Amino acid sequence: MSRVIIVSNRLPVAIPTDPTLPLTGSAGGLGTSMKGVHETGDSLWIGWSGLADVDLSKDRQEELTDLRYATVPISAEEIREYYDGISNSLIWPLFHYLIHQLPYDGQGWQTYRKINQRFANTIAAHYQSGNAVWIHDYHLTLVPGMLRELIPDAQIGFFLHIPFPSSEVFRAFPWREEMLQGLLGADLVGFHTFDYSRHFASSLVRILGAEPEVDRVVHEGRTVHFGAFPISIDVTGFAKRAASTSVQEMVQKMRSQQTERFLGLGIDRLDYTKGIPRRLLAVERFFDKYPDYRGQFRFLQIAVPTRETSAAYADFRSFVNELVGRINSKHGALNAAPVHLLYRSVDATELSALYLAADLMMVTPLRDGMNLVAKEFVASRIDGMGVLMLSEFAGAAAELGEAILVNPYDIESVADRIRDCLQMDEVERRGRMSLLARRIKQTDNRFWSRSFLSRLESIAQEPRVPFCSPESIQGQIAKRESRKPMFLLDYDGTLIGIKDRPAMAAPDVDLVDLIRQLSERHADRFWIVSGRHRADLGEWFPDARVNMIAEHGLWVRHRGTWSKTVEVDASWTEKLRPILASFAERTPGSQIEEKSASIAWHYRMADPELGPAQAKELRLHLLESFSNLPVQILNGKMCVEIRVQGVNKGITARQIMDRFPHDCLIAAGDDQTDEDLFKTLPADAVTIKIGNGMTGANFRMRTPAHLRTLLRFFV
Ligand code: GDG
Repeated sequence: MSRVIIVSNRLPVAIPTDPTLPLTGSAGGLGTSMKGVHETGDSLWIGWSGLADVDLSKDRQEELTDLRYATVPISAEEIREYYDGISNSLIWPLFHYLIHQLPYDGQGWQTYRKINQRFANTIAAHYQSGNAVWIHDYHLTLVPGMLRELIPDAQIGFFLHIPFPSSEVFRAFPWREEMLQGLLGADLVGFHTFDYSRHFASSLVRILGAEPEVDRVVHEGRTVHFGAFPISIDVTGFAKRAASTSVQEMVQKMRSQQTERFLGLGIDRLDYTKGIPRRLLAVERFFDKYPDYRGQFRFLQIAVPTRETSAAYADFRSFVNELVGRINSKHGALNAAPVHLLYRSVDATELSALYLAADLMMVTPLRDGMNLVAKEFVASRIDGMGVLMLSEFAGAAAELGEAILVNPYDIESVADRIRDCLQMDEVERRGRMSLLARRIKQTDNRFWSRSFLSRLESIAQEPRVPFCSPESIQGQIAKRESRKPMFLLDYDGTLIGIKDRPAMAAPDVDLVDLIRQLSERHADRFWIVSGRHRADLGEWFPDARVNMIAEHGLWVRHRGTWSKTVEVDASWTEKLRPILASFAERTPGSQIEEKSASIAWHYRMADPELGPAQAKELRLHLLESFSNLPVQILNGKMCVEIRVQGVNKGITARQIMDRFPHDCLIAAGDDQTDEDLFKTLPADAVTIKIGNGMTGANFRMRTPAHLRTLLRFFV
């Protein structure tokens, strides 16, 4: 595997301000999951040191370099805007669906952009050809795009550790287009679940007007892949630690000191997304409803300090404290408190011992990208016991179906589920736990990082056709010193932009003039090659000197005279018309177009998600019910076209090429039907794809305007 540059907001170590104190490991899901990649492979980890406005001592720098860490300096003021502001006060709550929590001012985007650029520059400074760059999380969403600008052929992966929200929520983000464009700088964008990946695709459709497939989208001439890569933990490591003497002894001690029959446990950063208040309210409700459990059940919440400088988090902490006080005064006894809140972190041994000592693990976030605590609990239960209660809104729920899944907003039901869990018989408990354990063993953190990186590597092997400027293509053609170039140019989307309705694509004055000049100059070597009805083309270009191939090759107009290239039976259109009409009726904004030997359903004006979904349905229906007809189904741009078999642009273009002498072929097109043409042409032809999409062409241009600039070199 090639060298990996890992990039995250923070380095996975805590660096004390006092240069004489040693470095310590810092806890956190991202750090532990990527540690394996960094420790076992050839890698460099780039991130902020965690110290603002501090110049690291020379010794410290060297120590970090030896550990293959490189730092990105960030000042205290920048941290306030980039980290506390945009990342944690805006993106974090929004992506966790807490839209009401967004600040009114939302300042700091300039700084977010600036720091992202600084990360991109630092990566570029360390980058060596062939490296894979793996950028992590919501602090750095613009880095892929910025790095792509600096190193166009870099291999870039991005992984989002938090949920990607529904496009209805994401669209509230003020810099939504910029963030999506930034992410699309990557070759591979990874999410924890298929749902997040689907939401991302929806945002691409609704916000950028892109046309993604289920796991990829073509952007700026590159295919950007995306999909689910559920993060995991070091399953064996947790199991081993659980079996260790120190942990086992600690569990014994905990149990012997416990006066209640059952222990419930919660372990989270004290973050408002983790659902701690509602969890406590459910515990309170449980005691209200089932008072026999007073003195029988104790709930321990470890609340790990987090983002302590933020006011939102300080207020939240007091709220949780008050809640605990209220429950304890209501349900406590002289010598016992039913809820125990510890506002601190625990060490690794304590963590494992707690996982093992708990009868019930409550993981009930309001939203959570994945939630590693749930997986760690399962991996630690080498005794096969314990019950996991898991929120439906945690990414982990997509994998851990044998947990007791709950809706954390439904406090009444969570209270009831607590009782069910405590009453669950041993057979069921063991059964559920063994299925959970088996599942997480198959996909541990090594599996996660390996599958992401190998996917990234395989994408890097795919051929790419990047955008070219008109000048650079002209330069390539000039080298051939051609005296007789032949032009085969598609019309819609190639010479003119795609319009909402087919009838609106009449040529502008400039285009008519350009085509006239090219036809005059190159005569029999200049051809428009279109799928359009011949009547449209004839009306738009009445000048008899303009040669054209219409209706995908069925008709040819040479020096003003139309002729049919082949006789076809088009009676089958009668059968298909009612089907297409029913789709048009059910899909507002869509419409039917008929030509001599084809019929098409256009959905450009339909809802951007309904249109493609209906198109899929239509194709399936046609394939299933009309496979005996002599037709071909084409996937056009926002259109499904059914055309007679044996006619295509390539076949007719071949006849034209054979008839008229030329010494260089220049063909351009924008959709699937033009690929038929490109395929027929000899390898040395200059084939140009306009816009995004997979192509067999050897060049790509951004827009019809660029193609026109190129054509002007030939008038
Ligand atoms: C983000 C996403 C996603 C916690 N307290 C202690 C401690 N921890 C460790 C846990 C676990 C990690 O921290 C927390 O990971 P989570 O996944 O639960 O949550 P976030 O920090 O919010 O992480 C999340 C994750 O990224 C990975 O992609 O799953 O959805 O929000 O490993 O064990 N460790 C120790 N003492 C503690 O007191 N030693």
